[in-house]
Amino acid sequence: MKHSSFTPAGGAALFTGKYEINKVCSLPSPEGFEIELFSDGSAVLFAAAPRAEKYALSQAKKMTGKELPCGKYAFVPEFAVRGIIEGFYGNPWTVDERRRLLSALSDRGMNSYFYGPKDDPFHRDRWDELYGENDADTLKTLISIAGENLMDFRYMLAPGLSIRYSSSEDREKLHAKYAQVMGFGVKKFGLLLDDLESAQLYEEDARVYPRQVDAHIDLVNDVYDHITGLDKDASLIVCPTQYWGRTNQEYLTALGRGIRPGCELFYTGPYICSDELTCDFARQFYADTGKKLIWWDNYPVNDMEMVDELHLRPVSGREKGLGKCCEGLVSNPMELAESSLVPLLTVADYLWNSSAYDPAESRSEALAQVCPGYEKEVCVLSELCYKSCLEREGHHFEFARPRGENPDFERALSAGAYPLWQYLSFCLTSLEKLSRSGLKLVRECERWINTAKKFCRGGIALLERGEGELLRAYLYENEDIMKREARRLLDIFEKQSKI
Ligand code: LOG
Repeated sequence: MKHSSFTPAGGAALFTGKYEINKVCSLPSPEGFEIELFSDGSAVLFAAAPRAEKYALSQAKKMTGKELPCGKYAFVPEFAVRGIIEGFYGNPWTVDERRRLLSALSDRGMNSYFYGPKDDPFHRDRWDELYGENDADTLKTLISIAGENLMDFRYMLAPGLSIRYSSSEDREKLHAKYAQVMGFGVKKFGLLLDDLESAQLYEEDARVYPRQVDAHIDLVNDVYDHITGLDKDASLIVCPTQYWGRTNQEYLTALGRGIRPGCELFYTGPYICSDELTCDFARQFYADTGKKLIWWDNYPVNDMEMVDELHLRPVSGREKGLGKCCEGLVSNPMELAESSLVPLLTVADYLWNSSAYDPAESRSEALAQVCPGYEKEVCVLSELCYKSCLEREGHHFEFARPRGENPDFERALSAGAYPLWQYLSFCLTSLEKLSRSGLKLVRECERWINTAKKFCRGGIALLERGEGELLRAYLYENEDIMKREARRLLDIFEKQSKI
């Protein structure tokens, strides 16, 4: 977490980690906190609410042992809703994985966990079935894990594959499901209408509703009235069927205007997986829909057509100051839970204070936390598999090398002459070290590590045989995830006239 302001008291001190807590805090944000560092190396943490106190403790731990200017540091979160949505296709995370991620992300300032794994049958395919005892217990465990981490748990339901909008029986089943989960202590809900197999309404629905959006408005309002009738503090967020692209299209504007004022909307931005999220876009969204926006950010997710991509890079392309133009942002992660933690920790940093967010620095901290001792090696893997939606314009996250971590490498790069052989060997050694690490992240990424190794070995073998033309073909035709990196290498190589 980065501070938003600092009032100096003069001098500097090494923070010993000794502190007192003061529950009076003058900041307007209840999740904000202050840390005042004194010349004797002790501090006072000002935090009025439980979340603020949790964040303050986590930040104090990070500052312990560091030499810092004395004075009062104020930490204020920028986005109101900061979190993740488990909303990908593929194996849902295990309870242990969720425990680890929620704990790490809440320590880093996130406050929300949205539950909506596409392949959890109770969420989507069998939306109309109530939880049996065992599944209910699992869900309750998850709800309490979120609670222990002071994170809001938001339960999403996706009935759109089979619901008959005009059927009172289906409505009752839907009501019963929300009521059951409400009985587990949940107040924040979602209704997801993305990825329906068809925009067509059943015949009996078409007789009642002129357009699909009319059916959706009716359903949303019915669910909203139902849950707020059970608990006036209940809330509802809706994922529209049109969840990306221009915001002035008929379906979206009609939905936004037609649903109850208290409902919020999800949107993924200009694309399903957007390279850029901007304030201008958010403002247009408000103008067109009149509803509060929570970005559904499809990074680092790698499902569907992206299954061969590995998204370990820090988040980028989200505008600084975006939190002031929207309600929140939730990141949709990869099925690979441990690996997702690397980019997700950078998302947490961005959401806390987007203006002070530095992707490279944030990634270094994330790597130190997730794979201590292997930061450079995971960086190599991450850069070899750099392809993602964030690279649409190819300029969001510039450096493609583990900066400052290998002085030889740095010197060679800045001299403009880094032998390809040496580069490939460096990558291969790093990947081999990773394979011996026993890290969970490495087990999850084995498929990509093997591909990357093959890529390096192939290149080295051709170079050693002096097969320039073959090498050219190899670099161009190798596995897709390595392709652009390969071309870049070829450019360097050609500049050195080695081909
Ligand atoms: C799904 C999402 C999936 C993602 C990436 C939304 C709102 N829904 O295109 O579950 O993980 O794309 O493939 C989606 O994004 N639809």
